[in-house]
Amino acid sequence: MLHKTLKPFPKDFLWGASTSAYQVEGASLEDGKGPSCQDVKVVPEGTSDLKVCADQYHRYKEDIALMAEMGFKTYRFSISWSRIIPEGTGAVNPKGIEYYNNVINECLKYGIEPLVTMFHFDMPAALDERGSWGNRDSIDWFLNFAKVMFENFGDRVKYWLTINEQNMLTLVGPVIGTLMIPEGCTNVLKETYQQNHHMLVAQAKAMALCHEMLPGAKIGPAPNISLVYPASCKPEDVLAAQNYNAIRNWLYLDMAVYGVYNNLVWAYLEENDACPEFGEGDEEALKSGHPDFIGFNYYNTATVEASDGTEKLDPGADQQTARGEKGVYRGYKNPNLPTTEFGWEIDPMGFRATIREMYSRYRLPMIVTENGLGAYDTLTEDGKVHDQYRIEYLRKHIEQIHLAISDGAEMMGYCPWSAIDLISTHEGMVKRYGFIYVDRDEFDLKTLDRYKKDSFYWYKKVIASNGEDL
Ligand code: BGP
Repeated sequence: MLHKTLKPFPKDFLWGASTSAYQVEGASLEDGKGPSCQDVKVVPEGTSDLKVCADQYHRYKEDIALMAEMGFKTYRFSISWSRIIPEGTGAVNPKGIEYYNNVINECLKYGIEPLVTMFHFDMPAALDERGSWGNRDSIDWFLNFAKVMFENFGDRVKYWLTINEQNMLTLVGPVIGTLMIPEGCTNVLKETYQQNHHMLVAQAKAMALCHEMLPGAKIGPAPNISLVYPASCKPEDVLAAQNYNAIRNWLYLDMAVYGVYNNLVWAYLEENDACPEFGEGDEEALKSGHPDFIGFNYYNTATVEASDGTEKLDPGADQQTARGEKGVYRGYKNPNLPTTEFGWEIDPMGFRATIREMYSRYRLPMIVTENGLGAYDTLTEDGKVHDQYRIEYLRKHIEQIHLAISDGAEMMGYCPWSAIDLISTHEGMVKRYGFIYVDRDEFDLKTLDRYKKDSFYWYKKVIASNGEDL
């Protein structure tokens, strides 16, 4: 539909931006924090480690003041499990609680609503040693962590997100520094989906616990959702797109919302002898968690064609690459879309298509928890960053949210990636996303001073006009 008159963004629309603890905080072993799986992983050659990142641990006041200057209504950040519970289970680290209390209070001081991700790719290393999500006890470990967070921060945090991009953990875990597949495992697919199952149960129980402990709070999942296009109108390609849509997207949302396995995914797992084992009570637990909203990350769409049976897993695949699976689908490069400097396709209209599809399937309010452009930015001698390319990217995506709202979708907010420059999942510090530039290089920590990019001033204007002035 072409809307001649656009419906306005809701009055209380949550404009903001996102970060995650292991990518932004630094202080990776300070004040009693235990190492996470990210701190002990071998970093890709040529990229920096995670000891300092953007140093937000020491500079959160300055960072939140800058977010307030942009007019943020919300700040999406994650809580590091091993900062709160260094061994993953057992003793709580008071300094960790204090840090997040400070961050939350600082946000509230400016009227910024904290939007807290409970798990963002950073399993405590001590729990990795105990089998990570492959250990069924991980459900209880996570639930205990959730309880500690609800008890300590639930009086002030009204919006919670469970697990960031569980679908990417399952599909490309090694690229983002996790999941752990035990050595000698003979059925990797089954092991992967068993771990996925534990996360799904943990998520459902955490949502139920949140509602029990914090009746006024709202909680939802945060998968990475990309509508999958068929490469052509050949029926075979359409079926392949349905397959990959189910494996990549709907499995996670069908589970979060309805508590059931998507039938196409279940059939695929059966074919491959990879169905997860259900523990006692899992079926009921999965049905007991009801999200209040759907949080989702969107970077672009995916395109696939029918499998010709020769697909090999692409070792270079990352969050936004359709890898291909024999007999299921084959990744296809969409010739209609430009790509970023880092090879990710750019598809603003696909954002609207993704939102439409999600809303017609689930009928829940939605908040965008990530979207953005990773680029090489340059700090000029007079302290400016002219990131017009980022403004263009964000403008086109916000326009599509506006159209999706006019299509009737309920949108609660928009939190692009990222509030401030931070370390990329696998491409170090050179791939920047922030509105705020951080003065450091891959290995040279420089001053770590903050600079406002051109996109900073632009986004401030967007927020002040509630999305009217783009
Ligand atoms: C998402 C993750 C983020 C993030 C972003 C950009 O998948 O949730 O943690 O980093 O992608 O990805 P990258 O850093 O690989 O460019």
